[in-house]
Amino acid sequence: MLQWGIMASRTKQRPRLLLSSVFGPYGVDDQYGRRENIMELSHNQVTREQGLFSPRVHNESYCLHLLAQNVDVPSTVLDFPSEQRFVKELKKGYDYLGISFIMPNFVKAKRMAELARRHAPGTKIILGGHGTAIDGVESAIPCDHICRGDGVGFLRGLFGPAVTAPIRHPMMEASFNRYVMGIPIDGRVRAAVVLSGVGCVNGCRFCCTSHFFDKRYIPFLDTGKETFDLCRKLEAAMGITDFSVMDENFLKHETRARDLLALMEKHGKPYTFSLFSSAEVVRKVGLGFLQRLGVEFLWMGVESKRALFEKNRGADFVSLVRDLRGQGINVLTSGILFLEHHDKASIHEDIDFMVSLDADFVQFMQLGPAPGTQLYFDYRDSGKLIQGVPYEEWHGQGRIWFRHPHFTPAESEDYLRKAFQKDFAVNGPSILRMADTVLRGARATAGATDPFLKLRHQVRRRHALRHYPLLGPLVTFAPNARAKQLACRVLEDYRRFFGPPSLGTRLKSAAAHVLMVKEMIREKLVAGNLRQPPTIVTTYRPRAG
Ligand code: B12
Ligand code: SF4
Repeated sequence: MLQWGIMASRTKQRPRLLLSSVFGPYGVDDQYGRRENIMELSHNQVTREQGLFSPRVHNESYCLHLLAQNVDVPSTVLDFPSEQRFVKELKKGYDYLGISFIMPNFVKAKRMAELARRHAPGTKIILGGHGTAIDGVESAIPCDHICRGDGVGFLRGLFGPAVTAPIRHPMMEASFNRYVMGIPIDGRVRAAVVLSGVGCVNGCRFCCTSHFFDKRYIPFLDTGKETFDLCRKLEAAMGITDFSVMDENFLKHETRARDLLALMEKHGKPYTFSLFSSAEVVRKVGLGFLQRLGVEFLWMGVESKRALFEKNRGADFVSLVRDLRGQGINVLTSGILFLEHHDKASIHEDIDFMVSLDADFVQFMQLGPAPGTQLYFDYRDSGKLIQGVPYEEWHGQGRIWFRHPHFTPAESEDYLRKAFQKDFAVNGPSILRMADTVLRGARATAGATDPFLKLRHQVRRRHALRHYPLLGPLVTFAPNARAKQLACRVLEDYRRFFGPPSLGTRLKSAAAHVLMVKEMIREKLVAGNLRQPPTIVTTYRPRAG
């Protein structure tokens, strides 16, 4: 019997899994999407009103690679397909199709599931991602399985290995197709993605990433050692020492962060990190720690001038942002518009406050009752949701989809756009603010005697020097007098710190002028402002052991 059992499992084909993101094109008004949903982070929801100065970046769908790496079946990741490409792949005959989608991509996921039923009726459909929090999704989209929450554990339950097996982390760059002011930077400035965990225990009322994981944190890297070992592996395999950490609140797991730093110091590895973190944790760990850890970019939810959320109680954001930037940390502050206390006067209190913080980047998002959140349940149950707004428009960068006592949906679009424009008009291009901040960082560690901070200083110098060639074009093309003045001041600071630009820097600066003009022409006359990510197909074979 035993022999037969082994024979049978050897000859039995392992199921094949296709994991796909939703199809493009993205960021166009069509029956499946809206122009506000472009597949870019900064240009979509941060520097969206900064025109040519807005950094352009694409990110692969990290979750699909994480899932593929952690199941014991052969799988294919299909990222950014067209509808036709998706059907072509389906027809290759997969046993399972996993579709990852978020709320505004509900109709795309539905269409894909319908195509799968038509072209591959034997393929079982698994739905995953934040879109699965939508009420009644299981009856609205044809499917066989729904994963609400962590997909690694869920797929391991279906395909193995054991749910408790160690996590295999994908080795991939955080972004690609990157342009700054029309200058391609792929290959020159590189960061790898680190997926240390999902969810956040803080449970802010509006936050879908916390609610989706039941206000729990699910670590993929639970210790500083695991995190450090991963950084070393990424460095060895890809030559990368800068890491973009996809984790809602990385520093909340303080022991992991402290142990990571201890190992970096022990081994003389001044890695650098981009993080998301809430203010209460930033204040708890302190600036000195962030400096040593090598945090170079920090996304922090300010939300409002009023401390509406526990995480922000007692935070003095004015000094916090100033001090973080003073230490060379690029800060992205996010603020929520159309909060419950906002009327046509008090909303300006928050817009002006966000602008006055003078962070490197500012995100304004509309209050958005997203399915699964406490805010959503409160609004749904009290009849505040506007009926008939398609999910494609539930994204926070267009119009609100709930009844606000003081703003109509059309007004909300207008206020949002003007908030971004105000930040740009007052504080200038984010890329210029970044250049300013990184130089402050290099200055802050210039006289360091501590051996690890000396190493850190070398990295900071290198990173600051990358911005030097951009300053000439930032002066030349400054969007207004304030920005010109700031660009001249920052250029002068660079001159003082680094000395006059080298021949190499001057040549790069001249090239940057040309590329910027070329980009202006490209956008105006040829291609418009939209950049679509290419389709990327990756196949994975399960690893032994
Ligand atoms: C990277 C990112 C992007 C990238 C996406 C790149 C891409 N290739 O898709 C960019 C910058 C382009 C982007 C854009 C937008 N995004 Co976005 N984005 C993120 C971000 C910061 C990280 C996602 C991530 O990789 N997380 C790490 C992975 C491991 O977690 P995960 O994706 O949740 O996956 C886990 C589970 O969800 C599950 N799972 C996921 N997919 C699947 C599939 C299967 C089959 C299974 C079984 C399980 C499963 O398993 C995974 C492991 O546990 C999240 C916030 C966050 N912290 O998650 C927002 C987030 C996903 N984005 C969001 C939004 C709203 C948008 C935009 C609409 C913004 C806007 N206003 O325009 C646009 C939409 C663009 C578009 N056309 O689709 C929301 C989604 C809200 C919702 N309720 O659906 C989030 C949650 C941010 C937020 N807090 O509001 N985004
Ligand atoms: S601290 Fe940030 S990630 Fe955590 S629940 Fe609040 S908004 Fe969400």
